[in-house]
Amino acid sequence: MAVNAHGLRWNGITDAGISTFMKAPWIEMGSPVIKKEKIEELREKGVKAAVFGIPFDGTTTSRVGSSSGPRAIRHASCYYDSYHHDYGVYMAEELKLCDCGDSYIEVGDVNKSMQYGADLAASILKAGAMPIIIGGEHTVSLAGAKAIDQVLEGRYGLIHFDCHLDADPDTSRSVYHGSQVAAISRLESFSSQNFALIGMRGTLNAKEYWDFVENEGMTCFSMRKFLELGPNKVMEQALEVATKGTDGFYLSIDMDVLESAYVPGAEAFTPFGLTVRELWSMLPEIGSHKKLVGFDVVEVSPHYDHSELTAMTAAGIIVELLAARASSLAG
Ligand SMILES: [Mn+2]
Repeated sequence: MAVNAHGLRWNGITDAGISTFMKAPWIEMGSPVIKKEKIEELREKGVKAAVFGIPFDGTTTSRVGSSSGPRAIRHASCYYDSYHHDYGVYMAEELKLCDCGDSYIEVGDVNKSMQYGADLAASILKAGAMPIIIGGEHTVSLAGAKAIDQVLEGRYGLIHFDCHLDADPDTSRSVYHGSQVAAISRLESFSSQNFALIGMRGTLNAKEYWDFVENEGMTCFSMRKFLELGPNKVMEQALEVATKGTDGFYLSIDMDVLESAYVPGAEAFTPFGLTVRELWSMLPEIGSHKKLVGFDVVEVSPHYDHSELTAMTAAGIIVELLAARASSLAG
C-alpha cells in the first residue's frame, strides 16, 4: 500500500474515504468565526497551500447549481495523485496541502457570504499559506481579492480567464457574478492597469463593460486576439501586465473560458473558447510564478455536467497549478 507523508493512502479505490481535496487532511477553521488556534495550526504544520470551497450561487443568472461545485470538484480531485512526473514532485507533501472545508454561506446575502469567504482566505494568508478557492459562482473571486486587500501590503494585479469580462460597472446594486472584476478594481490594493482578462467572446459582454475595461486601462485578450497571438505570447504578455510594478497577482479561472464542448457543466458555457490543452500549456508558467498569491477555479454546475467532465477538468487545473507551485518551492 502506498502511503503519503500524511499517512494517507493515495492508491487503490478512488471513492474510498472522505473526499477532501486530493484526500488532503481536513482542517476545520470554524467559518464564519475563524478560530485563532486553527490559523496557528496551519502555521505549525507548515501548510503552504490550503484549498477551501465557497458554495455560493446566489446571484447566478442562468444555469444555477455551482453551489454544488466544491463537492463535485473535491470528488473529482480524488482521481488525481500527488506525484507529478513533469516536475518530479510530490505536490501534496511539498505544499503540506490541506483542505479547510467550506466558508459559511448566509443564504440570500451575497455581501456577507463573500465576507465570510474573504475571512477564511485571509486566515490562510495570515498563516503564510496560499489560499485556493473552489467555487461557487464567479463572485467568489471578490472574496479572494478582498483577503489580499485586507492582509497583504502592496499593490496587486489580476489574471482573469473567462468568456466574460465580469466588469459591469453599475454600483447601484450588490456585486454579482457579472461585476466582480469591476468590484475588485475598486479595492485599494488592486490596480486596473495590472488586470489581464483572457478569453472573452460572445455577446454577453455589454458595451458598457468593454468601455469600463478600456477606460480603466485593463488589458483584454479577447478570443480573437488569443487566436492571433497564441497561448505562449498571451501568457507572456498577461504576466507582464499583472506583475509590472506589483507585489503579486491573483488568478481566477472561470470554466467557461474553455470551449463549451469541454465544459458542459460550466454555468454559462459558450462555444469558440480555449481548448483544454491551450489552457494547460499556460499553467506551468502561472503556477510557478513567485508573485502568484492565490487563485480560484469557479462556475462548475455539476447538475448540468456529463460524466464529471467539467469537475474533473476543474480539479485537474488546480492539480496542475499545485504541481507547478510545489516545484517552484522545492527549488
Ligand atoms: Mn465569470
